[in-house]
Amino acid sequence: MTNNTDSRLSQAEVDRFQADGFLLVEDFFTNEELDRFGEAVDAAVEHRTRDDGRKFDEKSLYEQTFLQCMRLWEDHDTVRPFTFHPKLCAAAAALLQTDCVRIWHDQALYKAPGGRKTDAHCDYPFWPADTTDQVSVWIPFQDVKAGGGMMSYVKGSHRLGLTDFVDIGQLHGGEAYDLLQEPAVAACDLDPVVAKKGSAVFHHACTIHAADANDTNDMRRVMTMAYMADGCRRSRDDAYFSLDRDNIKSGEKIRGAGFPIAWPREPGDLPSPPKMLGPKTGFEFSDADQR
Ligand SMILES: O=C(O)CCC(=O)C(=O)O
Repeated sequence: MTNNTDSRLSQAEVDRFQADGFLLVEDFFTNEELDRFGEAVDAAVEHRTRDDGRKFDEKSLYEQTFLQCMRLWEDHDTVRPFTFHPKLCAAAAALLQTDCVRIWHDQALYKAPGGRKTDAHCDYPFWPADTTDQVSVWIPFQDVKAGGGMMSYVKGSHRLGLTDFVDIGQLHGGEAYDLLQEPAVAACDLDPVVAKKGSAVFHHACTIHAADANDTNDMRRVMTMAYMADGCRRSRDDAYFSLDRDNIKSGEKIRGAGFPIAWPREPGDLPSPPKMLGPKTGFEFSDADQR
């Protein structure tokens, strides 16, 4: 079992994550690290969107929620050490109580000034995996507080057994179903989390979470990574770029160039990226251009 020393998480923090389904760890990163990684992710987002000259109000409702750039570790070698940061990957292993984790994906989620709220949802229904052994980490490059795209988490909701898909991308049009109105969800506390620069906020794949609109004049710059316990299998065959790229069929173990082991790894050893790159922006199952 992963030693908590590697993750620098205390047993009390691991216990709190298991009870609440999320965990705020302040000062997880140093300012120097955050500035360096923030610059790398800014440059990667800029690079991915360099051909998109649209103004904010010309974008879809989904794109007005956040600009989503997935798998940045694959085409930006300055981002790769962030996605595979040993302390982060060890923390994922400690929280999932496993010895070995793989990267599921990383993604920048940049919420522009005027960006709409992120509707309440949990991640698991988006991901065709046969177990819920996945954890995400949400890392802001600046302080994020109320009114600035701040996250809230429904305490204990990972234990409710709710895996309803919420169309936060408005892929099917119209307003998303309001998961917070579900009686079992409404009975739990919705905890807003003010996240200072340097914080890492972890959440379980079944924890319901949402973000408020960005009413500030500044871009809310956030990077997230999702890690999964080694051994998860694909659960369904509907199109999913990264699984299809590695030719992983339903029932097969998720592995391959797109899902390298994130923990444990030798210090300084980073995985080689897959050769084929996916859409520059958008969801895994979007039919946006591939490169
Ligand atoms: O940052 C946001 O607005 C949403 C983040 C989210 O849904 C996630 O990290 O899973």
